[in-house]
Amino acid sequence: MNDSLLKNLKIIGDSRGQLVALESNIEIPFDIKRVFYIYGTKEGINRGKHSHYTTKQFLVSVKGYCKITLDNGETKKTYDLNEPNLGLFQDKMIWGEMHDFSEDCVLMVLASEFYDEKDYIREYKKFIEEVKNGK
Ligand code: T46
Repeated sequence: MNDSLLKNLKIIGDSRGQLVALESNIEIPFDIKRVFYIYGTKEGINRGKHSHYTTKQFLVSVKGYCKITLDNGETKKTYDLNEPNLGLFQDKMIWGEMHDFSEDCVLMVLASEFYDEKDYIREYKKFIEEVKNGK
């Protein structure tokens, strides 16, 4: 897992405050088809714990903070999403787990595909098998 997955997003600031803009194929390395966000995550709860066959994701903690561990089946790396101008790219076939949420965390996710449960791999053993199969 490499450090370039974590991106510093440009802050457009003036005397009124800050603004961050995200556009398909500019800051975000795919066409954005879906946006969702999770919030109110209870203390000690981990979310995600799955991979996708085709969906790519770009995650921004727009409020509060959390940690995200990405795993390509061989190596794992944990990233701190602790600023609203930090974004993490999660490619397809990368196992992702979101954890250590602050109480106020709002984690926004931009996705390359519409929601489809069939695109999910929710069992780690199956994920490792699919990586070995070259999926
Ligand atoms: C991710 C983390 C951060 C939908 O109906 N539409 C959607 O777009 C999504 C993402 C989910 N759902 C339904 C499917 C489940 O019945 O919402 C329910 C909870 O989904 P899930 O258990 O996948 O939630 P998390 O928080 O574990 O994971 C989600 C995303 O699935 C995942 O890709 O990165 O948020």
